[in-house]
Amino acid sequence: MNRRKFLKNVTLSTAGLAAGSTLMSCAEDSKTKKPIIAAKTIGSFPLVIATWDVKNATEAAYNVLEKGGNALDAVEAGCRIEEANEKGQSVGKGGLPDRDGNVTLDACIMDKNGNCGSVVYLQNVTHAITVARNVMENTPHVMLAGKGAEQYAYEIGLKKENLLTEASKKAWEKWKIEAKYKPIINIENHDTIGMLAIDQNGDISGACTTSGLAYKMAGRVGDSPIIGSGLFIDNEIGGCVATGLGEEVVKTVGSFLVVELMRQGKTPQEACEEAIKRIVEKPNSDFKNFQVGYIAIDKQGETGSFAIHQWFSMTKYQDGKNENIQSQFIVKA
Ligand code: SD4
Repeated sequence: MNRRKFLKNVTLSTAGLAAGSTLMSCAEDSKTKKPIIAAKTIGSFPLVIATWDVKNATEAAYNVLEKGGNALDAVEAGCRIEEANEKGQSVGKGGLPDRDGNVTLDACIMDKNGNCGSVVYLQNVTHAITVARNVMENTPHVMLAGKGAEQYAYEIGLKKENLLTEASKKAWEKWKIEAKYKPIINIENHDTIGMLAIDQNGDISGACTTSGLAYKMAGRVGDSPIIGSGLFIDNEIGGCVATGLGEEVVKTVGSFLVVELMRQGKTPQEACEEAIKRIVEKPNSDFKNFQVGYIAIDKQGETGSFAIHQWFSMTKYQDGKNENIQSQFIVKA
């Protein structure tokens, strides 16, 4: 049976199945030409996963899903929690600034129909994800940048705010003493927030929001607002979202790659591992000095996550359980 058709059939018949259910899938043995029957364990939905330890965010998203809300509303609600959390110094308000002291946000969102919206280099507005969603739903465009994105945010009713908190200002002032730019391998269990959800209908959406790399050059944009790099959703197959050094994710179109690998039959876990391998195995890769992590879900509610370095984690809310799970990795801390 053709995999696409198989997935479609499975999709129709599995919405809302309980955890641990078993699917039978068939493929042909290339030598004997006989069908191979393989049992595949599937997860249940609704389900939400996010990068790092962000249980408040996954809880907000799950609350939407549990009430029958859709995956798009869920991921927006979840991301907004972290954008407003001033303690998180890599997302929304309180994010660490660029080297000139300006906090600039990148975000994107993608729905079950393959629609997407994104904002890059957005200043003075906390909820970049809401602006991205509005770009998707209420403009003829996919991406708005800088002043235009900020202007649009005010037009849709968002308020102007100073995103540079005292704590982030202090950190920047300390950094300025030496002013050395070096991507930091994050082990604080909190960073760019990427979120993927499957709602009770079995439909998938995803979102990603960040203030980008601390002390980046003015004007720098990372992977997080780039559809296919920081985030990709294909409602027939699954979704993926990235965190870490955006430049490396962009060079390998990471999230799109993970989803395409799942289309070819890899599990979310295998697909994340393969996409990390592509980065690490590049000639002269400096992977020991930077981090990249992926999380992914497939249409059956199976999840995966993998990173270059230890201490990347994923928060997963499924079957009423909200838990932080350490990811597997290549380089031990
Ligand atoms: C970026 N990927 O701007 C983001 C930053 C990040 O963990 O994820 N940090 O490159």
